[in-house]
This record gives sequence, structure tokens and C-alpha cells, in this order.
Amino acid sequence: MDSSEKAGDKVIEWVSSMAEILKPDSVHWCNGSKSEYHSLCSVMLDSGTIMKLNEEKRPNSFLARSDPMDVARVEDRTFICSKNKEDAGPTNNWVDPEEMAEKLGVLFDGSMRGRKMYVIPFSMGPLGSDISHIGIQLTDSPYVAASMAIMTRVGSDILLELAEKEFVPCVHSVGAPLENGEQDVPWPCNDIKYIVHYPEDRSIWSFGSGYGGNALLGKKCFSLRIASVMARDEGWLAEHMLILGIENPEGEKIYVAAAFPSACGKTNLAMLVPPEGFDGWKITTVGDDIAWIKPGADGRLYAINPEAGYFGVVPGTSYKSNPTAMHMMERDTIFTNVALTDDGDVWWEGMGVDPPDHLIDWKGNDWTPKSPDAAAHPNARFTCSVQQCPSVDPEWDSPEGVPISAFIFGGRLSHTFPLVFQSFDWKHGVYMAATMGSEGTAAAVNQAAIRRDPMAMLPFCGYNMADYWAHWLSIENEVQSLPGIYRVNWFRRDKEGNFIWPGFGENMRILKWIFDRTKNKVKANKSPFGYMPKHEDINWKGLSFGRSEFASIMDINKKEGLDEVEAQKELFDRFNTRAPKELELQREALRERLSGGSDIWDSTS
Ligand code: TSX
Ligand code: MN
Repeated sequence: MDSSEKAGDKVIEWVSSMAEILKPDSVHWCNGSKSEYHSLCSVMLDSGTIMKLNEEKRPNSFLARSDPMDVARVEDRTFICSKNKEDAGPTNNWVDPEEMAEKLGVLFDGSMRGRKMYVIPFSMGPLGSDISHIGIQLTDSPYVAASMAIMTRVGSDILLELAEKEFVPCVHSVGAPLENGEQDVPWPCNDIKYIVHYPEDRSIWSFGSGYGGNALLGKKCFSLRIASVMARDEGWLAEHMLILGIENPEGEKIYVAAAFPSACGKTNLAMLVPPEGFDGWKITTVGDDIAWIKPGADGRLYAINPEAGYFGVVPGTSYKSNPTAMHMMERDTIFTNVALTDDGDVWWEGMGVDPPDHLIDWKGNDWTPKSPDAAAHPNARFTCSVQQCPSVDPEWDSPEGVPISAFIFGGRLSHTFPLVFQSFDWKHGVYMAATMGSEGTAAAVNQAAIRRDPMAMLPFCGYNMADYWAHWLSIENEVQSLPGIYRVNWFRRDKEGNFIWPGFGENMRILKWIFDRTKNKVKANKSPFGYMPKHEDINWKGLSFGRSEFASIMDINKKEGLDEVEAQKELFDRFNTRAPKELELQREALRERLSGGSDIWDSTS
């Protein structure tokens, strides 16, 4: 018996033992083929889970409407079941693993009755990459099986990798067994929901939801929560980051990875179209959500996008805000919870197209412009392959990954924080990332509290966030050529509450400064927050943005800065003594720089 057959036995054993518990009517092993995708779609068309869109307007595209009670990730139902509560930390929900296993045992017993169980062998990352990992998801949802085929690399060839790699077992059930001949509904789910992670076993159990991150277990559950634990143990990073390439007209190219909390336009940045004044510059997309980053043999950090597709928020996406994404979803796309037009196309708020006189809204009801509610759900999504992204990077599928030259951390902050600044060093950068956060989208113009979202990982770190910070600090010793660390804020407002910075494609000007810093082409001013560009360090060709406007978005107010330093203490205090001392030292150093009468504002480096 060769090793791949042995690996096969391991999987078959696990699948049959799970089938005994889940009790599906039948089992289908997915091979990830086109014809399999089409038969999954026809199963869903028959059950009313999806409908086909107008073939002329949206070739090979579908609309799914979820149950109105199953429209987003359920953070309060998401659990990290480590043996010790302290290992999950104060920012995660924790339940004792044995107690949880008993609960799940009851819920999953017979949960697939009357349904087909799909067995999905999938790879997160390119096959044959030593940054990639594999999983096997069991699910009773054809919508999940079809989505996984887009979002991950699915196929039987993945089973061959099991000779060298362990797989992460991912068990998913919508939790709606059909008792003898019971009629199905278009979107089966359960009021009771559990999204459970066992970091020590590296396994995932998801019950009751068929939507997004709750159900496509390769995404947040595996690639962030479980992978962050693997990364801690193995000396790499599993991050909630986009990866993009920046190439100048001379063909010099760097890659950067960037983390933002939700509602900061991460997908828009990943697919940025350079504005006027940037002839010959190119932005290319490796990924829009997750980065797995590992030290390479040459002492640099290399990143892959573990995913193979996009599951992006639709509302607000227009030919203005993100033309690349709009082109991407012109065909071969599954839409979920957008509105349907009378001619079989889709519509959503913020599409940049006036609402038609009549629509069917995301709940399946008639809708007119007079209707009080939104026609598309605010968390409506598109699902499509990375390969149909017009800005896809040529290296997106490279097993070696792409070398990372800079990390960017951003937030949605109406005051205090400048448009861009660079950390003095690695430790300072980790502190900048750990203390980042955002104001709510609906936040008032002024003085809205910052909701801390360290590294944009708050809902996604599979272990104690304080240990995660320590892990980030430890990377300094594992890498010879450390990426620069930057903070950005596209969302600063003036006294009238208007955004000062035009954002979107104009962010290219800031990416170019980061490119120039990386390539040592520009000096920077020292400020209490970090290194900052002067007005003349930015390319303003094609945009009128004068010195005073620039000053108003780069200004550091001493009192606001000191208030921020005090507010950050609350974050560190949540972790008691577990937070690395270095971060508190950084906080005190910033207080010192802000209150000191030093000449730090003027020196250059
Ligand atoms: O995605 C955004 N980005 C990043 C783009 C690469 N958004 C949308 C956020 C919600 C998801 C932005 N909104 C950005 C931004 O840089 N900036 C803003 C704020 C803004 C909003 C509207 C305008 C300007 C700035 N409108 C006009 O100037 C006309
Ligand atoms: Mn995300």
C-alpha cells in the first residue's frame, strides 16, 4: 500500500464515522469539476435556493435569497473551545471543550437526515505550496458545496497531499433534517447556531447557518481562527489582510499586505485603479481578505492568498467606487440577498444606477422606490473566482507566494489620526497595529468612541489576543528583511463633518509614497506618531490638494493624541498581565513624545 492510499484510508474512516453520526440519506464526494458545479446549480434551481439571472445580462450567474434570519456571521454564537479559558482570551467566547462536545453531539446526531452529505476536499492556497494547508468539509448544503468550489481549490487530487499533510476536519450542517418525505424550504437553517473551533484539535464544527463565514468553513474559521493557532505554533502569520502589487512605469514592483476593520473598503483598495497622473503605474490583486505569510529562505516574508475566490459585500459597489469588481461580477457570479430586476438582472443600493420602478427585494417581496426598506440586504454578497478579476496578479497562484515589503493598517477615524504615517521600527509598528480601530459607520461626526480591532483580527484570532501580539513581536527575530509598517486613515473629517481626503483611486498617491519609502527614494519627517510625508513628497499630478488641506489631514493635535494614549490603556488592561510589556512601553513612549517639547516634529529620516 502506498502512502496516498493510506492517506485515503484516514479520510474514508473519518467520513464514514461522521456519516454514522450525521445520518445523511446519501454521500457525494466532490471533485471540483465544472460539470459538478453545474449539477449543484441544477439541484439548487429545483429546490428554489437559487434562480438563474438573465443569460444575456449576467451570463452563468445566479441569485440566492437566504432566510431573513440567516444573513451574517454570528459572533455571539462563535466559540473558541481551548482547554483553558485563558488561552481563548477575553475577546473570544469560550466554552469548555467537553461541555461543548456534548452539546454538539446532540445537535449533530441525525442533523443531515433526509439530505445529501457533500464531502469537499479543499486546499487553502496553491497545491504544492509549503504555505498551503488542506481541509475536508462535510456539508448538507449544496449552496455551500458550490460556493466552496469557487472560494477554495476543490478536488480529489488534494487527497494525494494527505501523505505529507494533516487535514483540518470541518463539519457543517444547516441543522434542518427532513423527516420522512417532509417538504424542503429554499434556505434551510436552524434558529440555534453554533460556530465552534477546537484550536488544540484543529477542528471546526458549524451548526444552524448556511451563510458566508458561518458556513464556508475555509474562510474565517479555517484561514483565520484555526490558522492563527497553527501560525503561532509554527512561526508564521495568518492575517485578515488583502495583498496587492504596486508596479511603477519602470517595471519595479513591490507587494504590500493591508488590514482594515469592516466598512473601510478593503476590497476597493485591493482592486484600486490608479488615477490621473499615474500613467504606467499598475495595481494588481493577489487577494482581498486573507493572507498567510511565512518567512522564506532568503530572510523575507512571503504571502499567499489561501482563497481562490471573492465573497465580497455588494451594496456600495459601483463603477465609480470599484470598477474592477463591477467587471468581475458581470458573469459567472452567485449573488446572495441583492434585489432582482424585472428583466432578470440584479440591483443594489449604491450601485450608481437609479432604482427601477419595480424590483423584487432580497426577501422576495415587491419593492418600489417608495418602499421604506432597502431592496438589497446591507450584507448582500457576490461570490466569484479570483481568476475573473481584471486586476488579478500574475503571481496569485504562485506556490512560493509573493514577497511582502510593507504592512498597512487602517481604520475609519474622523479625527486625531493622520492620512498616513510609518512606524519607527517593528515594535512600534506592532503597537500601532494592536491599537488600531474604527468608529462605527453610523458614528456621529465627532468624538465617536474608537472600537478597537487589533490588526482587524478581533473576531478572527483563534487564541488569546495578548499572545497574538507577542507572536507578532517575535517575528522581528525570525526575519532578516522586515517589512515597513504603516497606518492609514482615509476617513478624517473637517469641522463641518465632510471627508477631507477624496479616497478611492486617489489612495494611489499614498501607496506610491509607501513604494518610495520601501525603495529608499524619499525621506520622511519625524512626528510623535511616526514618519510622515511632507506635501512635496506626494505626487499631486491630476489632483488639486494644497498645502493647507494636506496640513489639515496630517496635523497631530497634542490633546487629542494624549486622549488617545489614555484610551488605549483600556484595551491593554483587558488582558491584565498577559499583554506584552513592550506594548505598554510603546504607549508610554508615545505619551512622552506627545508631551515633550522636543524638536521631533522637524527632524527628517
Ligand atoms: O472604499 C473606500 N475607500 C478605499 C478605496 C480604495 N471607501 C468606501 C468605504 C465604505 C466601504 C471610502 N469612502 C474611501 C476610500 O478611500 N473614502 C471614503 C470617504 C469618501 C466618501 C465619498 C467621497 C469621498 C470620500 N465622495 C466624493 O468625494 C464625491
Ligand atoms: Mn474579512
